[in-house]
Amino acid sequence: MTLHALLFDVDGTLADTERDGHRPAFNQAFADAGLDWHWDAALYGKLLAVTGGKERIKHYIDQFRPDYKKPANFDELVAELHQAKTRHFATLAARGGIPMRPGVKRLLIEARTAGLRLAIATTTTPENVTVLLEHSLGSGSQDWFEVIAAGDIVPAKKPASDIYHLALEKMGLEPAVCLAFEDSENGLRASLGAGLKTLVTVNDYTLDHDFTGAAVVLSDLGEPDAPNRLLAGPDLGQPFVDVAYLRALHRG
Ligand code: XBP
Ligand code: MG
Repeated sequence: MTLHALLFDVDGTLADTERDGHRPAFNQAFADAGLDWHWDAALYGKLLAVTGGKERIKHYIDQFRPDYKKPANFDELVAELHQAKTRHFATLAARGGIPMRPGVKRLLIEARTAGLRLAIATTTTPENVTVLLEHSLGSGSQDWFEVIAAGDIVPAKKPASDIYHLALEKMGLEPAVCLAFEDSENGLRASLGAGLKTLVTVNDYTLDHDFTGAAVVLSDLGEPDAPNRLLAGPDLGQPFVDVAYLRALHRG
């Protein structure tokens, strides 16, 4: 079975967006609205158990703010807060303050040259993907991806596999000819549920997650002059991920 396509998660996988991107954007939106809600880095790590920004706000209120009396229009308020949060995230990302993780840009360029098809399957809001790619990967780079499946276009977010099913359907591809890239347990459950072999690169928030079923778990994609660390899975004898590595992993 030949490898035809790569499907990428965004948050935590392409870039470390959560702690210094999404989190301050949520906090800014809460402060603008005069709310005393503040998510420090440790609390945010706990809140990441729930994917989706609107879902995360509701989870915070349910689990951490028993003192808060929800107004009748609570869903509307959450939607407005989330829109404000999305604007703050865009401002942050447009400053170029959220760089791609090691090896990401190199691998994407190499994969395109090798004729591999590229797609994105993420829980985050589509505008976040566009602004991040434009400012951190390069102008026009969203066109590198033939499908950008994102946000509320599916009924259930990760760990449900809906977003991967949708991306595969749009590409007209079977999962067996693809590889997925994820950074979290929720993301891995989603990709495995869609039948995708999955390469995991961890980050500070996901180091301790259960990655059972991953094809390999790495510290990051690495660079020829900045080797990565193998955390679980086969040692393919190369401390950075390139297309040859991906083909070997896919065959294995
Ligand atoms: C990403 C998410 C998103 C972001 C925030 O998960 O859970 O909710 O944290 O984005 P994954 P929004 O990497 O598994 O796709 O606020 O736009 O939802
Ligand atoms: Mg992720």
